[in-house]
Amino acid sequence: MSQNISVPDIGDFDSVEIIEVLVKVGDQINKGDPIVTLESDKSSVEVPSTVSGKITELNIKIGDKVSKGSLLAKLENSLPVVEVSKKIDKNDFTREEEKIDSKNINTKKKVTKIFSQLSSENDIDPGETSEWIDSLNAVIETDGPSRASYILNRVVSEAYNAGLVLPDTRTTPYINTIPTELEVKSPGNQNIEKKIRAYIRWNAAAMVVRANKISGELGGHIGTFASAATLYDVGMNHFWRAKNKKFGGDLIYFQGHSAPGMYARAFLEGRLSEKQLNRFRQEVDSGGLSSYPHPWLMPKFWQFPTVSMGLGPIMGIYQARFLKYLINRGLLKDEGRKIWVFLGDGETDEPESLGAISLAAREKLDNLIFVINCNLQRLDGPVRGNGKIIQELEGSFRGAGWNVLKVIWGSYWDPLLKADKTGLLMKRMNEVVDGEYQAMKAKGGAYVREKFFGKYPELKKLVSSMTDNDIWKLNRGGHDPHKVYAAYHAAMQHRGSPTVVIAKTVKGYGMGKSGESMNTTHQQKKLDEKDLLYYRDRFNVPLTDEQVKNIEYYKPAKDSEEIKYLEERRKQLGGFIPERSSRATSIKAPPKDIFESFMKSTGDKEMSTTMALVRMLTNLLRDKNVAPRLVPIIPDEARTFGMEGFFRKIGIYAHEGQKYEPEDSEQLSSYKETKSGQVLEEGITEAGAMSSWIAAATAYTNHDIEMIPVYIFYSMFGFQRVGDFAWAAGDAQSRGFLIGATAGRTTLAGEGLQHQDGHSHILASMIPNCVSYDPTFSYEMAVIFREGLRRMHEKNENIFYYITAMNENYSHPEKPEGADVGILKGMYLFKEYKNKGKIKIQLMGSGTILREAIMAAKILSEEYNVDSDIWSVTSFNELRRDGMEVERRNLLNPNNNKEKSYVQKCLEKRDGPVIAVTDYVRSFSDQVRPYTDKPFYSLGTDGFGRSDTRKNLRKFFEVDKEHIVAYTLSVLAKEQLLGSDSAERAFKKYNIDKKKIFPTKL
Ligand SMILES: Cc1ncc(C[n+]2csc(CCOP(=O)(O)OP(=O)(O)O)c2C)c(N)n1
Ligand SMILES: [Mg+2]
Repeated sequence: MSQNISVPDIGDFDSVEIIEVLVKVGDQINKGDPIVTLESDKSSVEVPSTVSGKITELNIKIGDKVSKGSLLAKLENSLPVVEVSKKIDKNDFTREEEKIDSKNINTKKKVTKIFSQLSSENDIDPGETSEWIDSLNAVIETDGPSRASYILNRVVSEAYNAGLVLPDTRTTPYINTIPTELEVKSPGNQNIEKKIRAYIRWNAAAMVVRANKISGELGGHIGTFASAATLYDVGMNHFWRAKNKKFGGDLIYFQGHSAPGMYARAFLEGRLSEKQLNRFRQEVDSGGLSSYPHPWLMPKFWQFPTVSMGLGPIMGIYQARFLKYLINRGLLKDEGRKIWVFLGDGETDEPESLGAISLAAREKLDNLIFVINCNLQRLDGPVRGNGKIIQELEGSFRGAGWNVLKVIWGSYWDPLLKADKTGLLMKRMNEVVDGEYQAMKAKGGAYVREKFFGKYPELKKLVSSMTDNDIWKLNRGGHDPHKVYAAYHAAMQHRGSPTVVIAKTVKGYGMGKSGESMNTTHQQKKLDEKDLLYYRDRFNVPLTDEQVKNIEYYKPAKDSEEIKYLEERRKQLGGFIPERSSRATSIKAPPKDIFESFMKSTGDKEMSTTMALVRMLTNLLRDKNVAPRLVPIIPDEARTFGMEGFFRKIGIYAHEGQKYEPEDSEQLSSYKETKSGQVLEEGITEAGAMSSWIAAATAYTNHDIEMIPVYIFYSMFGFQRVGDFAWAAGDAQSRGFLIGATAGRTTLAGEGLQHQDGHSHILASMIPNCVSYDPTFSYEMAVIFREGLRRMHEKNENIFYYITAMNENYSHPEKPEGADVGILKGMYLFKEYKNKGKIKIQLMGSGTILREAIMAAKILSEEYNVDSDIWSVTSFNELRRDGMEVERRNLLNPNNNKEKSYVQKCLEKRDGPVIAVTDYVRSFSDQVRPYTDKPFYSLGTDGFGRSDTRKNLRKFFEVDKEHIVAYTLSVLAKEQLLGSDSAERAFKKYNIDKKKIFPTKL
């Protein structure tokens, strides 16, 4: 049977050009295989076949213009035709029937008390109250907690129906979430674990103190880890599974300032030597330990850079999301791996820390566990002196949909809470603010008796038989391994949402007068002999006074029960943590022909470099090696960049599939969400998109699979907005592409001051392993992109690419013979005018402004008899790096022949001064000024942008062809190669207002 394949609904476009024909007569194709690629002036999209079969007739050719319904091809032996508009498998839309529980529908609706007041604090009928409570307890006892929850929910619904004002349920009382009776007990040997913890505490502190004996400059922190030791130890002994041949490994984001504790444990594990501990924060000669978690500096140890506060939490969330993405796309198997993220309570002030918690709940990231160490202090003082950080966080996380586990009180409080029949103790716990809680831990048992229990006579009586020391020992949950174990266990079991463990601790726990719970604790890095002796005694570390005086480390013998226990625990959990490694295999760079079409001239056809890039990505999706590994990431601008064709082609990742039929389901670029979708459409969060990009860009180490993330964003909202993430990406040794689209101060015309980017390349240049380019033509983009794939994903270089792409449409020439090397090094000779004679200039340009330079060169040649060499500078940043390196070598070897920088090699035999012009601030091109002896002048777009047409903006910033011509003539006059009258004539001719204020000041 013969079938027709026609152009489906392509949205608002009519008469769209066919730029590729992807099949030929005789081809056997499957349903969904692309037939042709269509390109409008903004985007390109493939048209898939609606049926399987053999092509018998092709009715179109490249260059034809088609519209909806145009016949493309005929097939034979096909399955019955399904119109594209109906092609969508309705089963794609897994609509979930709304489950209406008829029992929940209240038919009585007798609202007798509308908006009655909240119940008074006083219990007017205690007997009745206890009857209610007894009933609840009876249900829990006989039918279990889930039945009790059900009844409570029903009662609450009834209460709403009756118009009662219910208490705020964002927060629960200030006690542990898990009741004592439901705590799962740790199977560990508490005695041994306590000893191990003590040694780790000691060694961590000793390491910091020792470093500061060498030099007070070195710094370090004792108080942070002192407060978190139990939180880490319980994880290390019982929960965190290492990566090995059989298992992918849990991923732990350690709080940056707790790094000393991780080194101290690795020392006991035999992974770090005493010599290395002695080199804490002394990294210049190799073998030192980095101040904080820095994979760049300790690439076999640290996995995640976390010390810039807020980055760890959000990167952790997107890491958990990316792990699910890899699983849902079938690239990884689901092994139940978990992402644990440790953060400080002060750190939650950072917008990045809490900014993505709703995403974590929405995505049902039950592979994610946050542990917030609430020691109630940050650097200068209390986190919420007048409030309660734990309650505040509980409210935020519960509100966002997380499973919240508060670990506030240690086991010593259990009997007191049990004896608190009136709820008075809980009331007191609720009313004390964090500033007071902090002071209590700084001031001792008698103070607590007075200030905490003393407020109510009943409470004072409750502790009357306890000594001050007993009261002092009433511990906080985060220091109680039983409570922490129970919380972690519950977090591991929880399904359907992420979990946050909010643990209350004491900053500088055990440091006594030298820094326990004091406002100065965070900075404490020097302990004197007395402090050290106290610390030793506090944790029973078996060191003599002499050894303490010498600040010796303590490490029990290899066959001691402690070391054997610790090693056995890690063996059971699969190996050591943290450890960074990669078993990923390279991705073969795609064959040249994938990029071949970009090397040819586009003729009259105009397009932007963004369109060229998107076409390149479309082509790459046809390469079997590259296609599955591509991770296109966009916040919310796919349509701006002409990428909407990706929606249907590879789908938008959505963990729940698509529960609705999209409004545009009839169209070729329909908004298709699917569980196996490849595109990460992040929504309007550059920080989130960047975190996704980092997760994908480091998948080679964290998931042993090389991925190719391509994050496309408005270049102004890139480095400027999320520069710290980009820095962390460098530290993490990310591999992938960042595409700064709509780049250039005058190229993104109408959008104005906040959108027009004239400096992102400068910011990118600061990141040592970021390679950046500002290409003008599609062949440059192709050469650069291909080399990026080769260097990063085939050769596994730990670099990442920043490439700017523009939205200005123009035609693209053919690649000049042999330009590849120069394109990659940063400059090549694009064109030469040499027929006029004596005067010559060297014109350097990049991005769209190179085209102004090209046009200026023509004018200079034709109207002013000035010859020129036109250099397309694809990367001033790379040229600068080469120049700096060569210069340094020359300075180090004053006797040798001088080596030449690449810029120098290009320019030395060429005549005339240099005029460099870009769509960026002048300092961008000024970077190469030192590497040529020639007079050097730069034109650029320094100053705030503003909205107008490209022509007007280029005139305003003085980078249009007219200004280039006039300034060049003036340069030639200054260099005494030409009289000044030519320049003056040009200024007049082009109406250049000499009185205009320098654009930077406007
Ligand atoms: C982005 C950023 N801003 C500031 C700092 C400096 N800083 C280091 S630790 C700290 C206080 C941390 O308090 P908290 O998060 O409560 O951690 P704790 O040490 O109490 O566990 C600050 C402000 C930083 N590391 N990162
Ligand atoms: Mg803190």
